Amino acid sequence: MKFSDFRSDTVTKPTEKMRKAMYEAEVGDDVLGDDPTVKKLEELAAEKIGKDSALFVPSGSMGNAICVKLWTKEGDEIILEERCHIYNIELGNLSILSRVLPRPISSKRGEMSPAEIEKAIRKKGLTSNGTSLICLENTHNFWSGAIISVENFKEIRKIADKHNLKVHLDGARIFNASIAKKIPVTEWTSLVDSVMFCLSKGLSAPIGSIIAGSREFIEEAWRIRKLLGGGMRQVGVIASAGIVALKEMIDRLEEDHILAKKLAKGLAEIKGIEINPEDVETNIVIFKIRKNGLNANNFVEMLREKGILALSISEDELRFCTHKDVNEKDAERALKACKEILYA
Ligand code: TLP
Repeated sequence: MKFSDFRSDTVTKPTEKMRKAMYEAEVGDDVLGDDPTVKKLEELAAEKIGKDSALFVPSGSMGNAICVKLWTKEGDEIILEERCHIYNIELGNLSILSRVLPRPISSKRGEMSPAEIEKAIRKKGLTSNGTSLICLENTHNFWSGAIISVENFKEIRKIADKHNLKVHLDGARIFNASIAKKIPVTEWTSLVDSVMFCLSKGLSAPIGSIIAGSREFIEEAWRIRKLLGGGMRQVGVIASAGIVALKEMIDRLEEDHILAKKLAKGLAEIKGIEINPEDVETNIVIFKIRKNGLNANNFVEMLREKGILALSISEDELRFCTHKDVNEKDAERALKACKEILYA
């Protein structure tokens, strides 16, 4: 059976241009600083994201881990949103690699209140090592790809400065936010100390993420990447696809957003599904199953039998993600499958 794969935008296959670029890539040993294609990607990435310097890393998780490690000392507290990826989906690496104490706080669809953040900050003293970092996520994956506003970033930056804290942005899908809002990514990235974004999601590169920040920060990040086993050799082979991703795949993210909105509107009309289509601003569609005897896991299994792949993200929540390798026909097929299951 041919599947319509809505599990994630990570499932996107490299484009023809990427494959050609990979084949033709000029390479060298990047651990020795000799790979010209990686250098080109890092320069382009730094420029696009508005930071002095950038580093190519194997995955978004490694990128986040490096940044958290660099901004903290063992035992420090870090503030993050309770449904964010760093806290929930990265195998506890905050505790394993950086040995920090996460202090998750609730939010309004991913947007943390600056006042709540300020309340959660702890000073170094007899009972706490103190807070050193705030982590943000934009777009916010598990809030259905919600866009966190520039205004919210500004207020959080003010608090961070007042208390001498660093701010890291998990911007795995920051270009989705920029395309949806029609504003440059730098509106957000200029307000944080470090940023991670993924080439391997909607931008369709096969592998890789970028971390960016000051020159000094990225020099240190290089060392931590090596420490984690992320020093790669003739990696221009994959960096070349990242260059195509940054040059050619950003603007088309809008198509993913349009398709996600269509899916959300279609789902909202199905009895037994709970979703507010207004909440879908980018390419992630999270909805709830509200029918006795059905939960997200068995719904995912039933969808699979009908050729639709989705992800269950909690007991009653499912996720559809749109990307370049699904189209309107796949979306119609997904809606039909949901109806068949719920109306059976
Ligand atoms: N997210 C994946 C899964 O892990 C859920 C997905 O399919 O969405 N930050 C955010 C906001 C992410 O969504 C992800 C991946 C990462 C970090 C980690 O990136 P990778 O998978 O490259 O380590």
